[in-house]
Amino acid sequence: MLLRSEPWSLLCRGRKKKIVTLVIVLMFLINALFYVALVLHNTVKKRLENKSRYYDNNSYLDKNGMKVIVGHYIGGNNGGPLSDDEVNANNYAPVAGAGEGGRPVQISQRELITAKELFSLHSYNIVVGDKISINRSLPDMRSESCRSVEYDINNLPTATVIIVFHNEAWSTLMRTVMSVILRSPEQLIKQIILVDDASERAYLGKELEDAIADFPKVHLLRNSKRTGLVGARLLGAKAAIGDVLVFLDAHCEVTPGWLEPLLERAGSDDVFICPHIDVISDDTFTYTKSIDAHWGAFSWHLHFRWLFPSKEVMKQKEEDPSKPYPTPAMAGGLYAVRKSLFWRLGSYDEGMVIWGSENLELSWRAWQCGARVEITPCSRVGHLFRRRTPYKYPGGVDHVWNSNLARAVVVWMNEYADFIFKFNPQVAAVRDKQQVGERIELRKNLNCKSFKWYLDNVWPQHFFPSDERWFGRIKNDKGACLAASSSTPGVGGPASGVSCAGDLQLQGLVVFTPEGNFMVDDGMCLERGNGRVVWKSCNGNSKQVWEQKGPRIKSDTGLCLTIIANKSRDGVEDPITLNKCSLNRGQIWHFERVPWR
Ligand code: UD2
Ligand code: MN
Repeated sequence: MLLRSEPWSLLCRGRKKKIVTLVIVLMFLINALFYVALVLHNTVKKRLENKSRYYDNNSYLDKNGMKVIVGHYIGGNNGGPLSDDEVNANNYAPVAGAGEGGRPVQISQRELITAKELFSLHSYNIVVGDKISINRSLPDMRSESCRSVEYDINNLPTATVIIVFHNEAWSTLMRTVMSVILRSPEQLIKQIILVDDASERAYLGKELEDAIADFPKVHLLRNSKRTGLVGARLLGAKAAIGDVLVFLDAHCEVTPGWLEPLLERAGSDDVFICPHIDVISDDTFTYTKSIDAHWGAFSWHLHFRWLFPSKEVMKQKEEDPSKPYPTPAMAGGLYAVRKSLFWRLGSYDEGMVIWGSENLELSWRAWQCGARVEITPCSRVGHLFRRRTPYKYPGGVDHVWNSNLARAVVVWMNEYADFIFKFNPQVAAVRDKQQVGERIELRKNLNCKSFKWYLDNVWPQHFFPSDERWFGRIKNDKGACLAASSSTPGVGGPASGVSCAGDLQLQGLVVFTPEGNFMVDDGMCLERGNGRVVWKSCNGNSKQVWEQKGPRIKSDTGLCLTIIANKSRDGVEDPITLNKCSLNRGQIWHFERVPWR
């Protein structure tokens, strides 16, 4: 038996070996395939992410998916070659279930073509918007801790909600109104005032009047002449009888519990309180939560930016995620304020026309004149962010933008006005045309503090130059300079040598603080990474601390900042790394000071 079975078992063993080998080879192959797939997936994903991150120079999604509000629009084409019928039609035709719960809406290929044709009308996908009920449901977006806060509704101040619009789509505007009606305690709403800023679309005439006729608290005022959002908001504010003014853009949707936290905080009479703004997609109308860790600020060119809040705010958010927290600036469209405070503090600068900068003016004025600007994480409101402005700008978008900005700068920025005008000649060019006597008078009468006080106290983490901070060009001995590498603001990435900039080119200049931080625009700091040196959001970490030792720059590890010239002899586009300090010319840096004002 044994003899007989021996060849058998031998054979079996031979086969077993083969099978085992085969299995091992197969497993190896599968693993290799899996690895290749993973790498491919990651590369494609990264590419797609990078692609979708940039819309234009002024708006992008940051690495956390936070949509950064456009600070400076490029003009739209105002409807382009569309017929009068197309421009004036209201095609609202809700499809059962579409967009309910804030979910995305998909459309057919044919509809997609129409949507693209009509896109320029509103700078969002109106075909999708028209399919979603104006009463669509939205989930409760609040955190656990916010949901457990109890409000004494009988003792909250009442609200007048003010929604200004110019040529908004009927369905989007009505969805804004209905979301307020559906999700606010009745007794807290005194009025909902719609202010039509001289819209030209037929459907915003009688069709709109009919739509609101059944709601006694909804009023429609019409601006006789287009003033822009400031004039329109003022018209609404003058007609308000509620204790608190609550402003919303005309393409918002509020979610359950949105109003109570705003009213409770606004009751205190010293604060402009903003909701946490979520994102409604301009393409699918999906409602997406935006990240918790954000506050509002602005870039060197005074474009509004969402940035990471200070460490103190982050700590406070951790301790009590439901507590309102301060923000250096508000986005502008969504906030509540006690009516008395609104008027006492000078409402708005009426000289600001159409669109832009009134949010910075208001934020600076509030802080500098003894009030506060805050965000309450417990009030969640969706806003449809657009990449382009769809309106006409009398005199051109740049002229309007520069003029409004010049007004805010002249009145509120003190010596920082010189910084802005020095590096923004287009804004400087319209400076003298602004009549701002009344606003300067207001500032005096309110006994407001300086802009430097504001930066030092409200936003000490700011990245602007100052008299205590070194500012200028940092040039390597080989030729290239140390400066932000990407032209898209706020994204960061590996540091490389860049072509040195002239004295008036802000993007090539660097702030070096007494604390040892190299800062560039949008709050990016030079950081020691793993091997490579990178630009990353400033965070006060020791990895972002540098020491100037003679002509060398040392990191906290004692290694020297080095540019490795390999692509070009001067090091432009070549990586900046950390190496052992030596006689290498790539470690010699020349600090060329540039006056910041
Ligand atoms: C942001 C603000 C916006 C405003 C703006 C700076 C948010 C979410 N949005 O840009 O409220 O502070 O920064 O100015 O914070 N409108 C008029 N007349 C006009 C132009 C606009 O009534 O001539 C209305 C418009 O219909 C909308 C509101 O003003 O309801 C704001 O305009 P936007 O939505 O184009 O501004 P946005 O959100 O890009
Ligand atoms: Mn808006």
